[in-house]
Formats: sequence, C-alpha cells, structure tokens
Amino acid sequence: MHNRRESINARVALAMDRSARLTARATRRLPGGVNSPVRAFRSVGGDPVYMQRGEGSRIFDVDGNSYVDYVMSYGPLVLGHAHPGVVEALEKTVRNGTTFGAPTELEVKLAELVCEVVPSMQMVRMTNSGTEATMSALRAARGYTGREGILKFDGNYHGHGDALLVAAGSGVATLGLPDSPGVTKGAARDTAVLPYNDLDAVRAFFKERGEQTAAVILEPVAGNMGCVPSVEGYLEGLRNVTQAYGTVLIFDEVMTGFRLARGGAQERYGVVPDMTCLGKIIGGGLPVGAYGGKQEIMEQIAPVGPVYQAGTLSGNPLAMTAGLATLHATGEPGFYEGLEAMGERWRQGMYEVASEGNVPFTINQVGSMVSIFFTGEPVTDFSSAARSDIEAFKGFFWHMLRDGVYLAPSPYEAGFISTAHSEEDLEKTFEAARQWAMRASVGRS
Ligand code: KE4
Repeated sequence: MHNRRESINARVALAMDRSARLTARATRRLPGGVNSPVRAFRSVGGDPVYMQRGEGSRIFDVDGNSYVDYVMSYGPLVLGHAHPGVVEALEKTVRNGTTFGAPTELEVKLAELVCEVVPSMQMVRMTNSGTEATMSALRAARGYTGREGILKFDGNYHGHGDALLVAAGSGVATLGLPDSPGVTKGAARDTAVLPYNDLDAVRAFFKERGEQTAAVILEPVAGNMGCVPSVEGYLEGLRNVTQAYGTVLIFDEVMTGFRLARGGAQERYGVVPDMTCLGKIIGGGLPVGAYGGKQEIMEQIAPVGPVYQAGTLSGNPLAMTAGLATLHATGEPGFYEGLEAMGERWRQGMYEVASEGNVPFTINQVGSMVSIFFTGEPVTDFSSAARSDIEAFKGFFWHMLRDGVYLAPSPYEAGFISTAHSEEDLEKTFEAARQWAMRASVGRS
C-alpha cells in the first residue's frame, strides 16, 4: 500500500509539474490562466491540474492520471464524459457544417422537446450560456411588466450579467450594491438581495416594493453555495406572493434542469414558475442556454415583440445535436431513479466514513447534486455555508485529488453524479474520504 501511495503521489506530483508549467504559460495570456475563475484553484490554493480527456465517470490529466470526476464540467455531463450516443450524433452533424446563421430543424426539435418536458415553458429561446439566459429572462420580465425591480437571493449565482452581480444592501428594502468593480450603481440599484430560504423576509420586501418588482429569480435548489435545497414551503410561498403582486417568478434551472427530475426542480417540487432558465445539460456539454415560459411573456421577445435579444450562435446545430442526444437519453425508463439511487448511496456512504473521524460535517444531497460542508450546523443559506471550515475543505480537496477523486476546487460548488458513475467509483470515493477523516481527526480531541 505504501509503495502504491508513493507512486500515486509521484505521478500526481509529475502532473502538478506539467500542470504548473501549463499554468505558467496560461497565466501570461489568460487572466489567472483560465477562462472561468473557479478553475484557477484560488479557493484551495496551488495550481490547477490540467485535464486532457474524459471517459464516462473518469477524467484524465495531462499525464494520464485518472480521477473519479464529480465536477462533470459543473453540471452538463449527466451522462458522463464522451457518451457514445452524443459523440456519434456530433460526428454526423459536424459533417454538414457547424453553423449557418439560419434556422435549422435541429433547434425546432430541441425547442419542442424542452417545451414538452417542461410544460410551463410554452415558448423558449436558445442562447449560448446560462448568463445570457438569465439576463434575457430578466429583460423579458421587465419588458412584460413595465417594472424595473428585481429580487435575487444571497448565495444564488445566475451568471455574470450586471443586474445579477449584486450584493445585499444594508436593509431589507435597500437597493443592491455592485458585487464587482465595473458593475455600475445604476445597474445594481434595481436589484434587491435577500437571504435564501427566508420567506418572511420576502413577504416584508413585497409589502414595501412588490408593486415595483418585475421579477424574482432564484435557484430552486441552490448549487452555487454548495448544494442547498429550498426548505419546505419556500417555493410555494414565493409562488403565492409573486402571483399576488403580478411579479414574474423565474426559476433558474441552469443547474437543476433535467437533473433533479426530467422536468427539473419544478417537476420535483410541484411549483410552476412563470419563466425558466436552462443551460448545461440541454447542451450536452456544448455551449448553450435557454430561457422560456408563458407565451404572453415570450411574445415580448424580438422579432415578435419589442424586447431585443439575439445571438450569432444561438441554437447552433452542434449544441442542439448534443442536447437532443442527451435529453433523449434522459427519457430512458429508470434514468432518474438510477440517479436518485446513486445520490442517496453517496450520501449514506459519505456519512458513514466521515462519521469515523471527528471533524464536524453536514451533507446536503438532492438527487445527483451533492455537497459535504465541514460544519456541525445545518447549511440552509449562504451565511451558514460560509461558517463552514474552509481550511478543512482545502485539506479534504487535496487529499481526495491525490487519491484520484476530482472535486470542485471550492466549498461553494455542488458535486454532480452522472449515470456513468459506478458503485466502484463510489467505493473508491468513500475509501479516500475515510482515510482523510482518520488523518484529519488526529490531534482533534
Ligand atoms: P454560464 O453563463 O456559466 O453558462 O451559466 C451561468 C449560471 C447560471 N445559473 C446557474 C444556476 C449556474 O450554476 C450558472 C453557472 N454555474 C457555474 C457553477 N457554479 C459555472 C462554472 C463556472 O462559472 O465556471
């Protein structure tokens, strides 16, 4: 065992060298060496491991070291990496060309499938990212209601649109504050931010500002502060109060769509929003986003209505092809039952092994979205997530990586299980976590 661990450490160290060399090159030309901040490993320290390919539940770094992958590109790969059906479909489509700047039957097929599976989406518009989807949905809601106010929730991430990069103001009804340089006070001033899972705060907010509020947007199960489910009655409460004030309720299902049920969180929890944003899974790993909802809202969108929104590669044939292949696979009998079982198995197994140590922990799991927080208290919102032990997470992250398990390099990201994950993958994960729990507990009384 000792030699084996030595050889793993040596190989991973080598990978670090190559990744470190690649980081040195990348940081000269790409801010932080990455094209999306979380990939830079800033939350856990050290250099990112550069990956070369994926296969099923496994991802392989530049030195061929394989890892059980729970990042899964932050959600799109519900079938796992390089699913044969997706690859074959793409190989076929790409021979006809990659983009035409003209409508194709492929985007009609995906629109029809999305609207069939998510009946609250009477109409849908494809975009190239989740960010575009959410920013466009907000514009549609503002155009439809003639109002300007937006309400979002702390710890929910909806992409990097200016109106959504907003931090909580000082009081319930105070205006939002820019959460990034470059976001103007003007862009932030119409966005209010409240704690997640606090229905009383929403009701108080609506008493003051309901009439000026165009939309409420939230993750029905949050995945951007780690996995944090909405509490019993929260979604229904939001539905009722937005209905009462004529405010558009937007479910950001970029992460939960086609993951927590085929019809997403709205099917799982039985709460119907006015608009839904999708992404990730519906593109099968290619760049995609989508927003949609009630026909009367979507008919505000150009060229039918006056609300402008556009995109050179929106609905592009390759993303539509990968999305169709993926969504067809999710329609197979037992698909979601299998994901549920694996998610539940992950929760039980991680609970057992983490309990062998004495580092306080909390596990949140909804279907195939999973998170372990190193805290003894329940994690129900961003402030409780932020009270977890980040140093413990860092140690856990690097231990798991060295033991061949690839977790998101941040305590505020959810883990994703795919239909390609196996019992063997889970056992490997549990054994690595058990080793960590034992080592991390030494010296803790
Ligand atoms: P994109 O613009 O990254 O495609 O989607 C933005 C977005 C919108 N809504 C939700 C609920 C999301 O989770 C996301 C993006 N998710 C992150 C994961 N935390 C993407 C990873 C990254 O930023 O690199």
